[in-house]
Amino acid sequence: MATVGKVIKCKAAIIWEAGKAPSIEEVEVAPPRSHEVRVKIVATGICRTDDHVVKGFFPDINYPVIAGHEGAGIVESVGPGVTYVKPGDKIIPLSFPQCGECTCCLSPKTNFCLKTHMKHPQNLMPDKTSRFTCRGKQIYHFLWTSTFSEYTVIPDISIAKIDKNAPLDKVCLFGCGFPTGYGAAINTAKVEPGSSCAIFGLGGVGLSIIMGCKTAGASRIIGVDINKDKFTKARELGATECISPEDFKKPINEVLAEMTGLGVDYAFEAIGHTDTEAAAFLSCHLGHGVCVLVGDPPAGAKLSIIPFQLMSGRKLIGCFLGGWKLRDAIPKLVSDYMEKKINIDVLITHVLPFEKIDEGFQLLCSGKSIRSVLLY
Ligand code: COD
Ligand code: ZN
Ligand code: ZN
Repeated sequence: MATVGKVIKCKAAIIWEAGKAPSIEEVEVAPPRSHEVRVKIVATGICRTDDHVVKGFFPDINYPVIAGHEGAGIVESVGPGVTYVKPGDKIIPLSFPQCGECTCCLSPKTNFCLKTHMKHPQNLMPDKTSRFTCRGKQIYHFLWTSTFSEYTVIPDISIAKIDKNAPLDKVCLFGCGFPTGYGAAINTAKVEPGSSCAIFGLGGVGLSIIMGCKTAGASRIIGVDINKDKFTKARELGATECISPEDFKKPINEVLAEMTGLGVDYAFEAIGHTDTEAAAFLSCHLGHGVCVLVGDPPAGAKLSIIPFQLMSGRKLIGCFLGGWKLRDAIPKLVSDYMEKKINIDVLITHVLPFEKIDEGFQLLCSGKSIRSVLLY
């Protein structure tokens, strides 16, 4: 290809400083270095975490930055040492790597790869440099994905190669929202047939948890959200009941306990507030209920629980990106989608041209969208 080895100029959404809306700019994207891949992003979803970057909620993130981590695209070129993909392959950038070699990757018990970008709080590439410049300034990466740029550079350990027939405008949701929720139910909680579940937060992640609970055969699936507009879709996807904490005087955990006898078998928190995390934990059945934390509260937040509630048998666990070892799991989930075993289309409420990214953020913040997909 004519672009191989050259700097590519393309459009990207740059967040120049925390609190400022992303602005569409022309950026220069350098060629991939060793064990890196340059990708043409075709479609990208907007996730709550991207909104947190816009708002400046991550103290470790440097600006100016290109956010975005729920994308899908086509390999443009590969750097030295890359054998996993070749130009023309369809891929999904992974918000978390799977190096396949570290002690965590070698353990079946966790997906927390130790080569994570979290060890590089300066949000640069693994070699501590950036591939993006704009108006003569270095622009920072985000999660090694930066899908809010038409071309982006990604380490090869953070890429999943997918079916060549996969529709990229849909499967971009496999980059975050869907696997995060679905995996929390299937992998982390391991919901059993006949069990009762409560899902706090009915955004894209919470709805994906509902899909996981339904697939696992749960008999009661109770959705909890303060925005009742979310109830219709939740019911469509398998929620048997939906409740708003604002409709009750007593704490929502007491309401759930009354509805179910002594609490639910599995509770999930997909909001990212410590008060709803505590409520989800207390909604679990005394003695054996399991609470799974999925949402990520603001940096520095602390959760307060009474130790005896754990000693008496309730469990409090959490997961990250649904517990999947992403490079292994995402291609299989995409195949399941192609075989119509799972449906993610229902999560896409809006499709917008990339230039309307700001509208996409507004739709998310006003609670009107589940997922907006931006097309380049
Ligand atoms: N009580 C009940 N519902 C509430 C409350 C409340 N106090 N506050 C908000 N809600 C509802 C909102 O109305 C909304 O429907 C829902 O909670 C939240 O949904 P969204 O659309 O804002 O967010 P999602 O579904 O896209 O993502 C939510 C997470 C919190 C799970 C996510 O953003 C997150 O924290 N991720 C970090 C953890 C992780 O795995 N990250 C991977 C990369 S993102
Ligand atoms: Zn690893
Ligand atoms: Zn996300």
